[in-house]
Amino acid sequence: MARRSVLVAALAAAALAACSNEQPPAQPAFEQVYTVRGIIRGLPTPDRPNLDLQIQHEAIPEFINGAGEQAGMRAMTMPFPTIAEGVSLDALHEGDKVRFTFGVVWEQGQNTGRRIPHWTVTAIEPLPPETELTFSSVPEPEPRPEPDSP
Ligand SMILES: [Cu+2]
Repeated sequence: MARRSVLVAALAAAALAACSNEQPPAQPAFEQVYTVRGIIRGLPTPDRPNLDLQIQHEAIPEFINGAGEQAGMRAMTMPFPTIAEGVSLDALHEGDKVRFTFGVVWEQGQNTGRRIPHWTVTAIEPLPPETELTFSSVPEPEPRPEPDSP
């Protein structure tokens, strides 16, 4: 709870800072942005620079799908081929726990009516190794009420 409040406050401060900039830096217009926790499962390296960043991430209950529905995303390992300019992976290693932010742009598929997502990692920071992460395979699109709450 406290952690979440800190995060919300940080996001609010960031939004405020962004609003006060008269000339914001050119950025792709993401349809959605998510901040998620996970474990690094793959990294580009000097000898294999074409590898994608791969992160096993926790469930994202607020995830909006290509149809605009809050479908949630289950915990999974997924590749993030696009890293925003100025975001460095140099200090990170496989197995590191991280908090990261990615933006989503949806593109119309060529032959199907489905929209295809493109992810861009816009921020990533290590978390303490003792951080407990949950990789439940059950999607949780709605927060469930606590049966014992008053
Ligand atoms: Cu995913």
